[in-house]
Amino acid sequence: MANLCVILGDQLSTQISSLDKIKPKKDWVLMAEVKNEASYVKHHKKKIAFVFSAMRHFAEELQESNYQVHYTKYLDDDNKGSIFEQVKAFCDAHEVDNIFIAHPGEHRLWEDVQCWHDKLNVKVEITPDNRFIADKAFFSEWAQGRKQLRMEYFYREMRKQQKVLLDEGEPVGGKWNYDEKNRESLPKGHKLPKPDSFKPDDTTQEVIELVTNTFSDHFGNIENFHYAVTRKQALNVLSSFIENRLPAFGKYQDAMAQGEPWMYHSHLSLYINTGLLMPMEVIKAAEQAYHDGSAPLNSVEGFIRQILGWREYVRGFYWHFMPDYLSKNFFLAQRKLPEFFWTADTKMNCLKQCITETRDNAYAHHIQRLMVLGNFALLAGLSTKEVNEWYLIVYADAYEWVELPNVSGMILFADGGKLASKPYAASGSYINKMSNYCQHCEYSVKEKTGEQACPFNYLYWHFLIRHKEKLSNNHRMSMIYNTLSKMDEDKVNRMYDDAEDFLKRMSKNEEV
Ligand code: FAD
Ligand code: DLZ
Ligand code: SF4
Repeated sequence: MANLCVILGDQLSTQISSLDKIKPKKDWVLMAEVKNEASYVKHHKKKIAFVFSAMRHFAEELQESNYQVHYTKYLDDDNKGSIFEQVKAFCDAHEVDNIFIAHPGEHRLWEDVQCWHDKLNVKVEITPDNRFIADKAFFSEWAQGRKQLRMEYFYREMRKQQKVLLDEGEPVGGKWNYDEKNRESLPKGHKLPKPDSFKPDDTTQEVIELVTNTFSDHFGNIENFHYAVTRKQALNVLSSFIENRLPAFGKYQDAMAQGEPWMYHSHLSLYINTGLLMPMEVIKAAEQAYHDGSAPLNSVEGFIRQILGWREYVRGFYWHFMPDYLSKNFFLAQRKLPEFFWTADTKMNCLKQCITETRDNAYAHHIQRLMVLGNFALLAGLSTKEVNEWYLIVYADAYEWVELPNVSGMILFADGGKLASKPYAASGSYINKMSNYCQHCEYSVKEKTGEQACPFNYLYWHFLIRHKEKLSNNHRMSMIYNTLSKMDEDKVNRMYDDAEDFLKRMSKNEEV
């Protein structure tokens, strides 16, 4: 008789709570590369390669620590195609006392695990998901009785609870948030540090071959795979971020530049989300850089807010509102996702750049996801369901717990304002201010109507007019609706017509 610990592909940490429940040599660990997880949406090729290679390396690491690992590779003859079927086959062949599994990150899998006990007649214990700092209950308690669930206030609670960047209970420097210093665009000719790159070893090569042959119909380029696949490598990415990028992270956090996918971002999300790095060790490394004087407060606070604030907040938010959150669609957005979201074949240079980089790297930085891709999806009224699926597919760091609140809540305002106080809608001038994309575009960002006009400009007003009834009583929108009411009627009509024409052409997949 023995116990079985099931480790999912995004739980690759020796600190994972389920592993504490079993004993090396005596008990078993089960890991499996399965069709259900790799294809429930058609994940980007690089995402599958990253997860499978990281899983294989982690299994080896466990074996080196004397754990008995039952690992099923994707093409193994006894691969049953789902985590449950894999566990069932193991239980049929062995006498299993208890199954331990850390709380799955996604609701669908958590629901599935709820039924394992009945189906297998084996005791199943779901242990806490300690890849997060706050537990689920902390968010629910914080949310209770609040009219609004703004991230900023949750973040302050987390800073206090975890004693991060605190000086006798007060925020270091006197303020909780230094975002007003974090809005610079990248100066012309600025030299950026190179991203960390790891040469694929034999295990990764084998996985790349598998993905190339088996997932050829999935989105994305598999060439030039350079991501870390072990904890040791991920720790290297962390330390080189702290040294080379963190000092300028804040200043250029919102900047975008032609041909520069990596900027001063950390590129750590895929490692934190799979357990290769723990959020608190990343936060502590950044905090230490501030105390050592090697990074300024606006950068360190801004970076820590993303992890201790946003990451923890969206995860709590997800579990608080699931499963109802999946069907939220405040604007009833249902326009089909245009082909160019897959091909990058569009004259709109900002979108072309962001989609091409997404296809090449399974990565785009936050402001590209939010203010270019997300902003366009919002303004064009693209289907909430399809946009969510697209984001879940294309990024190596995407799991529903983080993707859904960011997409439905942050970019599409599909929850009617539970997460954001107003839609993040912007015209082309925002993109022009924060990037040099417009300088390389066939459209003119200065023009508001006509063939040459930037589509973001007329789509912006079209969006506001379309949803006036739903938005005009939002006090944060009153200024913009006031401006609209004073605009020349002819000009407004021309913009509206241009937007209608654009959307019609886009829906027919004509080149736009
Ligand atoms: P950095 O800019 O260096 O930020 C540091 C860390 O903060 C990230 O590694 C991440 O762990 C965390 N973080 C930052 N912003 C957020 C946020 N809004 N929500 C949660 N964590 C955050 N992040 C994902 O991890 N997975 C997703 O599927 C995902 N989908 C997104 C979809 C949209 C529409 C938007 C607007 C944002 C999304 N994000 C997602 C958040 C953010 O864009 C990515 O975490 C970030 O771009 C990852 O790159 P980085 O590691 O270089 O981040
Ligand atoms: C993302 C992913 C992929 C592509 N493949 C697997 C897999 O084959 N086996 C596995 O255990 N996990 C995989 N994962 C991660 C899971 O999808 C993830 O655990 C759930 O989405 C819950 O967050
Ligand atoms: Fe994007 Fe408009 Fe600028 Fe072109 S002009 S890059 S479409 S914002």
